[in-house]
Amino acid sequence: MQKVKPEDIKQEWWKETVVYQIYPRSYQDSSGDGVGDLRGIINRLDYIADLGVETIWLSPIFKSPNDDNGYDVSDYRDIMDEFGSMKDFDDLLAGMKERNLRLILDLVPNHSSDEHFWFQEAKKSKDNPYRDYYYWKPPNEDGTPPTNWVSFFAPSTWELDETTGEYYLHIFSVKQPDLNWENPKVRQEVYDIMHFWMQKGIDGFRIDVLPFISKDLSFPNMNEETFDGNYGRFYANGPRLHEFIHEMNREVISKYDMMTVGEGPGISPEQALEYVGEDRNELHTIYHFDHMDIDRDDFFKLKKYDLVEFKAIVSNWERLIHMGGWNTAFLGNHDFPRIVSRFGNDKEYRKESAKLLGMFILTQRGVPYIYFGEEIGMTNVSWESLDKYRDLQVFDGHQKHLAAGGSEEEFLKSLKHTSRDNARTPMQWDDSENSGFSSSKPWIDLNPRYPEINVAESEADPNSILNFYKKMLKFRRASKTLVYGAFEDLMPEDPSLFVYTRIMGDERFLITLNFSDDNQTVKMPEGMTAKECVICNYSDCEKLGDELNLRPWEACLLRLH
Ligand code: TEU
Repeated sequence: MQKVKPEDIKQEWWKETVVYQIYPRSYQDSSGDGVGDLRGIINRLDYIADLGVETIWLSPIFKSPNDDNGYDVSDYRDIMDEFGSMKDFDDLLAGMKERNLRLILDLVPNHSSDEHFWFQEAKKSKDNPYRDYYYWKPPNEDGTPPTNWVSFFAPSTWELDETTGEYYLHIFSVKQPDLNWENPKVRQEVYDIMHFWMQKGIDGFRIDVLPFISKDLSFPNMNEETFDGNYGRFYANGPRLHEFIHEMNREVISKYDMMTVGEGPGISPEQALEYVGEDRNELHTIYHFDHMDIDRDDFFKLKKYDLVEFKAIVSNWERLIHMGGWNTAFLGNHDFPRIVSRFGNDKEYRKESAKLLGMFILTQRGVPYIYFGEEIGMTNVSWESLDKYRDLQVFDGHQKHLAAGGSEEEFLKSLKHTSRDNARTPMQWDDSENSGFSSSKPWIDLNPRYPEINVAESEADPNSILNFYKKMLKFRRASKTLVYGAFEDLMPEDPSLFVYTRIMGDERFLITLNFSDDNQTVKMPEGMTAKECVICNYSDCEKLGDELNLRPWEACLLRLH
């Protein structure tokens, strides 16, 4: 494949930005009800600006009964009661603009809440004007649901509506009915919602499960012959997908200087290009799940994670850039466990490995995403009982696991490494009661390690993870080479080291990451000598010879001659 020259890449603010994702429920409570809110975020804007990120992605803040913590929207133009009011939102946006922070909101266009006015109307009768906003099907002749599809958060994707005797489609929970994008009125509603928020002055959207908005309207059953493990073939990537996104671009995206990032479960680099290729007129960026699936067979079933495979995924996605698209770089978000517990060592090398992962994210070619708490090395929780968990996926997964003959003990054990709730515990601001998150008991338990792992402690320690992130962010945001420079993995087969270059013009960086608890040696590649250690996660770095000896989880960003 012809490789694109860094100098030839079109420079754009949205390629250079760094995103900080906030799960508003868990960031900062200002009202004292134990749930994070917008005023809480306002109170922490100085912290965020000081961290050195540029863009904030807020997980959904819209009115919602919170079956799936806001990913079930009942009014797309209003703020969730627990999070505050529109006045709070306006103040938040103003406070962000004062600090040169950008805002992207989470758009959930594939499904609404069943409590949305549209659905409340739609289920009244078969001829209600909103009926076609959703997918309805009569039962099969034998009374079974229209297809045998399994939902993410329920046994079936179909729920019977007693009033009209038909089933509605819900790929996620029964309270998240899928919107029918075949209906032009639905599409127009979504575009109007996007205009509403853009006109308030936000900078774009993260778009939830975008590949799901177009379905195969023949609704094929999954059976041994047709089911290859890829749910997406049934639920997602339908024939009109790109027509719809193209229309969204024409109607909304092309009209603003904005940034979009699609969530793309199951996509390949070739498919990603169809969304983000420069000549496609669809989205700016999309994020994939390849490295998120690397250590599991299914959501609650872990397998060993392999660095060689991880590196191959990173290099494979580099191709998207050469094909004319742009990448994203993230290791965690609200749907996955904490990154230091997953890809690092959250025990004896927590600090070192959290910094290493930060260096990885911030030296990738693609928009870096930092999920709140990563900057202080927050870890997974280790709860012993089911009643600690809040995520509906845990309860559905539990039922499915038991129904398949699995044991309770096995499931509880797996949750410690897999549950999304690991990443949803409150931000750890200090070591006071409730960690400075709230004046009352939080909606979900705090991570018991908060007295040791918190912002106040990190601010006081010059060698903290937080101060390392600040250093890295400052450097990243000033470096065109780290944004646009060519990426090359120099040791793809090494099981413990990730060593790569980022090069643009005369500026050359070597990044050496030791993903292991042991010392490792890197022989300086031919023609490369280090001139300067720019940033290292150990305080006494001197990596200037022919051989680099890396201590456990040591991470260095070296400038080459
Ligand atoms: O996630 C979509 C998605 O594919 C998830 O179901 C994911 O596979 C799962 O969380 C396991 O990682 C988006 C949101 O990010 C998620 O929080 C929502 O629950 C979901 O859509 C439904 O809106």
